[in-house]
Amino acid sequence: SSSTSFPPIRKLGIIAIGDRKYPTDEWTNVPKHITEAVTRKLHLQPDHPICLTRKLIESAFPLPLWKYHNKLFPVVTTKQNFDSLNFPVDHPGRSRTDTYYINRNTVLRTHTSAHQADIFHANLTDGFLISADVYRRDAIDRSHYPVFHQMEGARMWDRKRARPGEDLSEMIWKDFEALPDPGIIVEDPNPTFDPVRNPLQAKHHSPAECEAIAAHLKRSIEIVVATIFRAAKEAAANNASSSSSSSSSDPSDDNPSITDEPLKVRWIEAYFPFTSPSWELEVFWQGDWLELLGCGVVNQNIPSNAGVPSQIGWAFGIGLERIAMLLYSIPDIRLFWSQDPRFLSQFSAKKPIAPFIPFSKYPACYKDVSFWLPPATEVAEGAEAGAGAGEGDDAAATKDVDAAGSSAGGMPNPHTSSTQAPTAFHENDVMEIVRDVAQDLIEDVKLMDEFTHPKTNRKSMMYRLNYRSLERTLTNQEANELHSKVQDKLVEILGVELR
Ligand code: FA5
Ligand code: MG
Repeated sequence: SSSTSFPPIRKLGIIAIGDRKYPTDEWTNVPKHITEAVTRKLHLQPDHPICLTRKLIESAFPLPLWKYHNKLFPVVTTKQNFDSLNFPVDHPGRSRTDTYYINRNTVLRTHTSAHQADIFHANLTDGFLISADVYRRDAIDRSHYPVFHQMEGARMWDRKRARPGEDLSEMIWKDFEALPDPGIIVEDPNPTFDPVRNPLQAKHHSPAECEAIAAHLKRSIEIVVATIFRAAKEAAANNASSSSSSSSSDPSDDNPSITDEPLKVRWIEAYFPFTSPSWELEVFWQGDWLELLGCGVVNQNIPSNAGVPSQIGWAFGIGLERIAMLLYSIPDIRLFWSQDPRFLSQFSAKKPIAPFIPFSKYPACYKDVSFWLPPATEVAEGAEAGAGAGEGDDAAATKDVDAAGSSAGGMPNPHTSSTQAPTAFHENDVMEIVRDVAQDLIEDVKLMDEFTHPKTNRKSMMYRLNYRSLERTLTNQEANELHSKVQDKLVEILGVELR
């Protein structure tokens, strides 16, 4: 029909995503800057660091055993994104404060797991990888962006291949032994499963099968980490030999390499509604543990509901930006969206891998905003927990159900509420307004102070916004104009009262 899919057409009641159109309703909350990101597909853009990172990880999962899916469309149903993965109806990940809704039943996928059931159903190979853009309303800081890229991996074994009366553990251990030695040590202090913290799916897996699947999963991912770390070492070596005046030899460098220190990696226990037992892998980077991925033994009702009940196995989901930042020493996640040739020209499939050399760092411009919430506004619990952006809550789509259960208080429930009355203040709404106004000129937003007035019971919040361009110096006038627009929108959209 239409000859161009960009920019998306917006008519009353219709939203265009790429070349497809969807009816809007009272659930719609996707802003234009998000729908515009759909056509970018950084993981498919040759020579882009996200694309190079994808290819590097794919090299740890060789054809023909593995099949790659890299062109799945980002608009999915709530059934694909949530129901097929056992998200309970009141899970906070479903909330409009966390997820971009096209309409009531349609969302921008919040994770690549949204495609798991469909690919299980298609039953094409033993293993698959899915790389794609994913979308979340989230904090603003140097490692969080509302659009990012994930790679999903899953490896399944079919019970029909075992001899009668035997489980699959022997077959899985054989496959384990065929994997290369990653040659790195990962701390793994916990037992494979724990009846309370990280249960075995006893109805579906023997303990021996769970042990074998877990071992194969962890080994496969350790191979990925070793592959990345080897590449990062190569990069550091290339940098040292090619540019003696490079900023990376400067001790005051803002851009340290992951190879500066011995690699420290650990497995920790985790929770996802679609795996059990589950883990996260963390790497020590710049003085802190950084979460790279989540994974686990596939919850058996996913393959069962997808028509392949005889298959058991594992799955993982990894953040490609996080890996690319480690690999290329990229200091700010916004850089991936830069069209500046000073960024893009530094990466090429044909050149040896080398760390990003930052162009000069432009000055920060801090502006505060304080406001009273409208009277009788609840603050959704957990909305505050992530305050001070970047305190390590990446679980936007996968937050622990139990932890979330207590926060249901102010959360609009997609399945019961039909009104748009703002019943709760959620920090992600502040983030969204700031992004909408400042686009890529905002570096981070931090909650600095909050208190409740002892007499009026009204709640006051103070946020500090750091405006900074990655490409030029912002004038104070520009920053002031952005900031007053942000203030106006906070009043207009959230109904707050500025102090
Ligand atoms: C998930 O999205 C699960 N679907 C992962 C999974 C798949 C678990 C299969 C089990 C089996 P989580 O929300 O933790 O989990 O996100 C996975 C990874 O995406 C994180 O470890 C992190 O690397 C990355 N990530 C999460 N939020 C952001 C963000 N806002 N910006 C950049 N990267 C992010
Ligand atoms: Mg997580």
